[in-house]
Amino acid sequence: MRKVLIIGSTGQIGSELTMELRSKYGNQNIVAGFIRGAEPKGALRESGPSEEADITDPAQIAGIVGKYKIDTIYNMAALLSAAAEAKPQLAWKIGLEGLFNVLEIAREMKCAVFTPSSIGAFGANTPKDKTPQDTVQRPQTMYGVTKVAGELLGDYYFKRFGVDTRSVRFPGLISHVTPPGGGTTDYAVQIYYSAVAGEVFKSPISAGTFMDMMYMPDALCAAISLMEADPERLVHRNSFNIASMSFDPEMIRSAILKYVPGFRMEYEPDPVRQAIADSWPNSLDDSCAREEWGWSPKYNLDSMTENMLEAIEDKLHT
Ligand code: AKB
Repeated sequence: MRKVLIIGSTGQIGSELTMELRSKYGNQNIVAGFIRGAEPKGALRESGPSEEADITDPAQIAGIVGKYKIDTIYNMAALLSAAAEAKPQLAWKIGLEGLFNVLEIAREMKCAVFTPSSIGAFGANTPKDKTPQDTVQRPQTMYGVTKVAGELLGDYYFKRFGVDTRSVRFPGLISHVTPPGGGTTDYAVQIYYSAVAGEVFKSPISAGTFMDMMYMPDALCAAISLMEADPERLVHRNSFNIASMSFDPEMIRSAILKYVPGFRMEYEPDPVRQAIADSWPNSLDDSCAREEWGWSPKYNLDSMTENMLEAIEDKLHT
């Protein structure tokens, strides 16, 4: 049975990934790593071990790996794209120095490592539609810089030291459990809360701006299946394109209107987020992930919308 440490277990992905891994590998085998001020609460805290695991403190992380005989680290610590533009130095420290700490510990203590990359690893001169797996990556945001460098570092540790590093390029992730913060794609979560609350949604992203998005259950499945994939079949490692849906604000609005007929949206573009979104692909080609480890998403815009609206309705009104 795997022994896993999740760094960043209380964040948008980490909180759900921890619970999913606990149900798969057993509660006691999954350690929820957190930073001071973002301690786990409720089921996340009650259901298994948790430890303070600050990615900028390698001795602390190594101590946990030793104590629990960890063999796999999921590194979910990061500042999202817009937050990273506001604090580029901190984004570098967490995104890249932090990753370096994790990889060094993995090398010395023989752990496998999953670290997410993002559609943010591409830039304005990357082919925009059906972006290929291997293509131009010249992002001009600090988030993108850390993601591309992280991909290269992951491949370096695999080739040079044999560390089992694997990664996917996550699109915007949509979930009703833990809200995202500081991302460019966050609007596609907030819009559902506005619809259920009966509010007019002010979209920070303008009509016609397409980005890849994914429902959280598919994202969790991607991370776990990639880490369980047969290494012999992996031609790529850091990082795989994965995709399930691509839409602009008008399309998500129309999907919501089917279930919430009076829903209204207006545009109030945020220049920072809009510039980032304009530099990202419209949609990714995920055929390598499909061929090399059987990636296949379950949700589309309509099934996700139905599920999100129901879950938020339950959360806010029961
Ligand atoms: C963001 O918007 O920053 C993230 C991402 C796509 O990496 N959700």
